[in-house]
Amino acid sequence: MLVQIYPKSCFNDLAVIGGNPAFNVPLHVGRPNIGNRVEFIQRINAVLDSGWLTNQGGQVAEFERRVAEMTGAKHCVAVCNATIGLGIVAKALGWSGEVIMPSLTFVATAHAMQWMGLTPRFCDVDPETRTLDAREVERLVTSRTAGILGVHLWGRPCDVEGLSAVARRYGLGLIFDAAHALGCSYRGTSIGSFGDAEVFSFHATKVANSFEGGAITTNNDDLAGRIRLMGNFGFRGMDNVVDLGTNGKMSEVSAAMGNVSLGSLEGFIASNRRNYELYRNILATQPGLSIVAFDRSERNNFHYIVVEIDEEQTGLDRDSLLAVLRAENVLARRYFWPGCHKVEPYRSLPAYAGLRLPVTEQILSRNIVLPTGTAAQEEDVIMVCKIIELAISNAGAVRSAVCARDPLPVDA
Ligand code: T4K
Repeated sequence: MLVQIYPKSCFNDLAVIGGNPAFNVPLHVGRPNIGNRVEFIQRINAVLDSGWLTNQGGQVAEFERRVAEMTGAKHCVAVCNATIGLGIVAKALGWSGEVIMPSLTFVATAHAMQWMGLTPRFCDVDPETRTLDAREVERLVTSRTAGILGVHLWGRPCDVEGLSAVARRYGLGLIFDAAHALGCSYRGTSIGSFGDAEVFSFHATKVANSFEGGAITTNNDDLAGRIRLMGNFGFRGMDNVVDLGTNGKMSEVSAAMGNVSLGSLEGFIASNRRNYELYRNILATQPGLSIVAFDRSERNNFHYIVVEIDEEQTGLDRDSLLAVLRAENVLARRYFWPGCHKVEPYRSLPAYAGLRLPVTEQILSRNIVLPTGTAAQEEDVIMVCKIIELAISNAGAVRSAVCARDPLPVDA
């Protein structure tokens, strides 16, 4: 697809002022990375020829083996998506009561627990890691707490050690939402073998995708068995239903895509890394803008380019910058604004009335996630940076121009 770029050299070129949008097709956050198409078609033909389309076929078996190998986990169970995967893990652990988790996450993390009849207990995050603050978690532990659910947000690992210590002290379960963290490490060990289990997403928008899909990893033999059972209606053998279960299976077509994606993962990460360095180098010169860093001593997938804007220093608020970018057809996102505690059903439940999470709320009022991945070329990144620079260096005029336009739609 040809993405035409209209040059932007001065303030008047900005689309928010009336210029042409920089891109004639939208530049998305979360454009899928597509691996080797020929291999994908070959795999699909093999699936069709085999007459085996789902229920633990060859593609799924290969996918599970590869994910276990790359994460170093003893077991991997493929699932239809990470949301179902999280619910299955909670059920397999026998959780009931409250689950301590961040509000600073995609709403699926909270919904997965609420859907299982568990109560999310939203906890603030550490301002440095932007993941669960272990001291805050400990403060929230009560006799109702079933477990802790950490999220390796934007591929940056949780304080695994701190959370594990709290879990051990109170005899709690600990699981990690690793939806963003394929290919990442914590203290040199791959994400995938921490806590009782970790759950990856292979959604289309993730660094490696299987259209829709997820993978649960664990080192616990018993738990792995229960997870597999519960993801397949509770069947042990052909006619033997031994437990409550659901349908959490991944199809062969999804697994085929997953296998192709895993084969190209290094290349996807290299594109992300190139884009990240470019964004960082260019935007680092802008006072009041910072890019959430990746720890260079760890393995990262560089999949979420998160920029934080300081309104006092730049003179520009986050939503005005977002409006400028969207006018240029750069569909940047406010992941995960406004936070789970501020969306339904949580915000209307008495348990969450008046809940304040100051660090979470501050982070979510300042951040923008920018496009990356194989679909974002170097010249696209340079153009996005140029738009941001022009907006900030003309902050006052940009604010007036944005005010004169329609506000961001509610679902923007
Ligand atoms: N935990 C965390 C921390 C998560 O981030 C997620 C999912 C989960 C759990 C649950 O995992 P899964 O159950 O999905 O496996 C998207 C994804 O739907 C969601 O999977 C993902 N996180 C989240 C971060 O992003 P939305 O509501 O932003 O989706 P949407 O439709 O707005 O698409 C995002 C962008 O990607 C758009 O700019 C369009 C673009 N896109 C999307 C698709 C599907 C494409 O260009 N092509 C595509 O095929 O949630």
